[in-house]
Amino acid sequence: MVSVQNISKAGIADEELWSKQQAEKLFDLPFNDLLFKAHTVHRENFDPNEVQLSTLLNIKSGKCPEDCSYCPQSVRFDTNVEVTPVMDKETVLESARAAQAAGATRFCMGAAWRSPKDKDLDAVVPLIEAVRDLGMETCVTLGMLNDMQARRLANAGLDYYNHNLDTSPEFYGEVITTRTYQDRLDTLENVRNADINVCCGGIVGLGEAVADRAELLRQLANMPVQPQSVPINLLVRVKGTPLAEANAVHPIDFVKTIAAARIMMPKSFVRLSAGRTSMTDETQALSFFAGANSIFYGDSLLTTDNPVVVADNELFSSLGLNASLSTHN
Ligand code: SAM
Ligand code: DTB
Ligand code: SF4
Repeated sequence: MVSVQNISKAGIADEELWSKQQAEKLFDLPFNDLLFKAHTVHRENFDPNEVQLSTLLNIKSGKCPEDCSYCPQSVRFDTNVEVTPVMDKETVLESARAAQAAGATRFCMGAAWRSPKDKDLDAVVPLIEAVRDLGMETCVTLGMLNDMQARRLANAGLDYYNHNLDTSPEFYGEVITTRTYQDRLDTLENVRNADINVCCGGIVGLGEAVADRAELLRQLANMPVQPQSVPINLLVRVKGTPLAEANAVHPIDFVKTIAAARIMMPKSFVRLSAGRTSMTDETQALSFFAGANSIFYGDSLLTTDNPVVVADNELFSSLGLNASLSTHN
């Protein structure tokens, strides 16, 4: 691995850059060797029996002008998704309090925007402040941000901003045409510069090759500072979207992606994200063994279903997992 003297804001020296070949080689390892390596890295950096819980809320649904071909909220696809304006503070707080009572430590609010207008942020800032006042970690995902907007969210006390790369730069154009990979990298840079923690990951199951999965992880791992949270979503195939009939991903291939993410980003929280309703308990257990240590927790994601809280609590209990780990002190 090439070692560079890259002193990040977090003060980490000697970050290692991954080459394409090194990233792809992980996916070629025998499964047992890959999992052993990933689990070893996981144990060196985390308590392997702890899982962080984030709850999602769609605070502005539908009618998004972008054409992300996986997304039910794009105005271009006929998906019957509800179209709503930004939710009022009391409704958000009700949902955040319920999430906190159920055990979530982070509350993530999503809005179906290409990029928020400054007046949109006027509506979101009080929501962030209110959730923060409950003592929860805050996260929002609002689309592209400029430098000033990122600073404004930082001043509101935002802990995390979610903005995904989704896939490799090479495959990206097959999935989204209305914004570029570079647009996404620019937003992530603005978020980093505002000292907001970055939550950035992607989707498995878009029709990408294994090399694209390796390259997505390489893009994430080689960032100036590795994202603090890395959501790995399994595509939720929503009727009406262009990817509704995409081929299912073999569970072993999904777990390999989690394992490679853990090895390449040893200190990041790797989130077993969308798509858990189509996974068996065994696939989820293997994902935790491979290094996933965060999930979306709560009965729904943004517009689609997530395993119900009682089912997740049973899963934690059967695996002896302690939930609710907070990522900062
Ligand atoms: N509009 C904002 C944006 O795209 O940045 C924020 C919300 S968007 C729904 C957040 C992320 O959810 C996407 O980047 C994508 O990775 C993920 N996502 C959306 N639809 C999905 C689906 N059907 N299956 C899996 N992940 C999905
Ligand atoms: C992320 O990576 N996955 C979440 C969150 N960040 C915002 C969203 C998943 C959305 C799944 C489809 C839906 O429910 O609309
Ligand atoms: Fe819009 Fe985000 Fe959905 Fe893309 S993923 S269509 S930007 S809501």
